[in-house]
Formats: sequence, structure tokens, C-alpha cells
Amino acid sequence: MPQPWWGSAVLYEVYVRSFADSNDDGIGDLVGITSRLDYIRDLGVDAIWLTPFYPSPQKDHGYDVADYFDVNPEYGSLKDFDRLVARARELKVLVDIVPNHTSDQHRWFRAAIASPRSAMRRRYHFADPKPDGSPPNNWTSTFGGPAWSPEPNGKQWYLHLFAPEQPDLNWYHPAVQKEFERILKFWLDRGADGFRIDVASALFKRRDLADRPLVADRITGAPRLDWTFGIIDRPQLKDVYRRWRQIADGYEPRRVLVGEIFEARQHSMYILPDQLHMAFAIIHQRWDADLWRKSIDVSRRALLGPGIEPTWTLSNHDATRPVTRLGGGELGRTRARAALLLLLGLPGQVFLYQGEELGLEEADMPDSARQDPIFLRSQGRERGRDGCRVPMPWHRGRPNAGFSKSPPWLPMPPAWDRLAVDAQAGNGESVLGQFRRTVAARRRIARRLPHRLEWHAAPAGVLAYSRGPLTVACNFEDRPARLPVSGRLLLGSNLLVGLRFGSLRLPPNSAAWVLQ
Ligand code: TEU
Ligand code: CA
Repeated sequence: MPQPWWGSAVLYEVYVRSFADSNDDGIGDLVGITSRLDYIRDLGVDAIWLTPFYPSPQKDHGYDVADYFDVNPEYGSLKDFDRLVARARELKVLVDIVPNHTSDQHRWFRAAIASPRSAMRRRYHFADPKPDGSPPNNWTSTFGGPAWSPEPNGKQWYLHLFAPEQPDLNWYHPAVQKEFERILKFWLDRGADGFRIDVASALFKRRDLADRPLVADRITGAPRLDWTFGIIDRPQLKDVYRRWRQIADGYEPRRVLVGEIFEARQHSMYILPDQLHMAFAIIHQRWDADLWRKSIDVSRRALLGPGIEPTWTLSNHDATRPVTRLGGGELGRTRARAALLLLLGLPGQVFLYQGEELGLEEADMPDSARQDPIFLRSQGRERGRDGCRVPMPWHRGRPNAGFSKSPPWLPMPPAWDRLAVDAQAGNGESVLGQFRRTVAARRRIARRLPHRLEWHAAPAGVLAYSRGPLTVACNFEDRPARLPVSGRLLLGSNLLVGLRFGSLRLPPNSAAWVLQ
């Protein structure tokens, strides 16, 4: 059977608000993205995932959707979306769908709180407070505080797993299920090639809304609330995804569904021929060969079925930038380059987040500039996710590194000038140059690579695997390593990687691809 287009695809996450600004208002937009499609194509990726661009009060930067059938005026119009899809041609376009919650400005929720008798109330979770006036149960919000807020003018409370401006939908209600099928078809008919599904495993809540129990923390052993209790993996969810899959399969070519689900244990429940195509296997371990190998093995073992492989990723718009996680500065950048070689050699799909190809690190900014609800709701105790959402630097020497003539919605660090796209583009040894060569090489040899992966014996702190003719080796240590490998050096994460007389030399924190 020929592989579907996404079988070993590289997908690129575009954070719409921060990618490219066409009208110099400091905010990225769809026309901006369209004007940069050639840049994305030159990266060699197969698809883009666009973060939510729907009308939204932007309390969680688009993940609070007020209208699922339109485009936020800040980002453009439906026409701009159509043009983007048309211009993308062979590049696939995935849309972000947010089914767990709406914005509190969605017409359903506004109707629900307008009257205690509104039929719309059953589309959300309203409940009475406990007799002492406290929230209906002890569930907490991912963004801090209780998962319940009192409705503005009524007597009940409503559930929100995220910000209070993001009320959770009641997925037991048939109208909710129907509406989302309509939303899927709306975007698929407009030419979307599939969806990234937000908070994909939490749509259904326990019907009795029971209190969460205390469990022993896996690492510290200290008692803590089991946050997955009552919200994750309810049995009804699989039927929803079965219907969504039927919808996706009804289009020619078939559309894809990517669930925002990170736990390997859960992947085996949804990555099935009649449900989702992909979910994210994120490697967030610190820079340690054994931990990375374990992470790779756990994700691979979780999947069932021939040819089904994990969807690898190191980051997204919620995660600290890999360069920073792996040590920061030039050390972090060196390691992130090696990590990309390790990742892009694996069987399966790879998701990259905009700016990874430039080696961007987590940006610092004054507290007054921060906008993430996680930062705002914790009174600054948690830094939040703004640092990985700072706009793309395009041109060295221009104001705001060429992103916009106006100050961007999050400030651009001055040091990013030298990381700008045009500062790296001409240099084959830059992060961008290496990134392009690696994705191109992956594309060239993909057909010859079996899914099978074999680990090789290697010195401590070094990982080496092969897939048929390709051997990938990565040195996690701060000292050089040598490894017997035969073949031709295809790629090295830096210039000091060398292969002579069957001996691969890996400088500290480096990786190589060798082809037989
Ligand atoms: O994220 C879901 C999620 O679980 C994250 O909120 C995560 O726990 C958090 O970012 C901690 O870093 C998705 C989106 O990716 C995220 O941007 C949204 O804020 C969230 O859903 C709510 O829609
Ligand atoms: Ca703009």
C-alpha cells in the first residue's frame, strides 16, 4: 500500500499572531502568512498547522473562540483564508479546532447566562455551589484557581478547565456534537486538509462531577489532586472521533486529524484506523541520552498496528523553546541542532514550531509586556508562555527585525536581529541552513527507509540507531565521542563532525546522519 502523504511528513506550526504582519499593526495575519508561503515551502515541509484565527476576544490568544465560522478581523477575512489555501497549493493546511470550550462571548454562552431558563445552558456545565457557597467541586483550572466561576447574574457556577472566559462545552448534548460536525465540514469544504484538535482527550466530563481524589505524586510521593480525574478519556469520546474520521475519510484526498494528546498511554486509545491519525509524542526530557532513548521507546511501543509511528515534536506555542530547555545560549543552540537531526531521522511524522528553524530561544520581556493568562492569573508567579510566542525576526537591521513597523504585540529582543531569516539564509552552516538540508535529505531518502528502527551499542552518553541504510548518531556529552559506522557522512550538526576509515567523530553535543 502506498504511504499516505502524511506518513513521514514534516509539519510546521504557524502561530498566526506572530508569523508575519502584512499591514504593520504589530500583529501577524493571514495575508502575512500567504506572503511567506515561499519561505515555508523552501523549508521543505509538507504541511502547516495554523493556530486559531477565528473571531475571538483573545483572552487566550484565539483559543477562546466566539464564532467558529469566520476569521478574526485582526487576522483577515474568509477570503484571505481561501487565498492562503489556494496559494499553498501542494503544501497542506491544517486548521486548529477548539471543541472543549468556547469563548464566553460565543452566542450560545451569552444566551445561556442571559436567562436561567435558556435552553443553551445545557450546552455548558452549570451547577449549584456547595451549601457553604464554595464551588460545585474541587476541580482546578489549568490556568490556576478553581475550574468554576459564578455566572455573572445568576445563582449557579459554570465549569472552565482554562480561563473563566473559556466555558467548557457539555459534549453529552447532541447539539454540541452536531455543531462541531458542521464546523469540520465548513473548513474542509473550504479546502482545509485536516485539523489539529485542541485539548483532544478532555471533551467529556464525569457526569456526577465528583470531587477529584488525592493521589501520590509519581516523582515526589507527596499527595496531590489527580487532575486527570473526571475529564480525561471518557468512553464516549471514541465515538465522536469515529464520526469525525468518517467525515475526514469522506473527502478526496482524505483529510487528517491530529489530537492534542501527549501521553503515550493515551495514544494507543485514539491513534487507530477508525479514529485519529496522529497525536504528539513530545520529547521534553533534559539533555540526557538515556532519558531521550526511553522517551522514544515509550512512544513507539504505545502504538499498535503496522506502519503506525509516533508524531515527534520538541515544542509548540505552549512550551519553553528547546534551545532554552537544553541549556540556553550557544550551548542550547548546539544541542538543539543535534536534537533536530536525531528527531528528523526517526520513523513517523515530525512537527516543528515556527522559529525552531532559526534556533530562537525563549524570549525575556518586562512583566508589563506579558499577556498569557497563565502569567496574569498567577499574579506573575508563573512566567507563562509569552516567551515562546514572540514574533518571527525576518530582516536584520530593520525595526523589530522586520516583523512590523509598529511595535509587535510582544516585544522583540534586540539580539534576535542576528537570528533573522535573511541573516541566516545565505549561510549553509546556520541553523536555518542545516534545517533545510536535513529536511531535504529526509525527503530524498524517505522512500528507502523502513519503519523498523534498531538501536546500536554506543559509548555512554551517545545514542545511535539505524533504519535500513541510514544511521543516526547523537552525542549528548560535553566531550567528543567516536563510533564505528560505515558509509558516507550525509549530514553533521556542525562542521567538526567527521567520518574517516569507518570511524565517526562526534564533537560534544553533536549529531550525524550516515548513509550506507
Ligand atoms: O493547550 C492545552 C493544555 O493542556 C495546555 O494548556 C497546557 O497545559 C498549558 O499550555 C501549560 O503550558 C491547548 C492550547 O495549545 C493552549 O494554547 C490553550 O491555552 C489551551 O489548549 C486552551 O485552549
Ligand atoms: Ca497585521
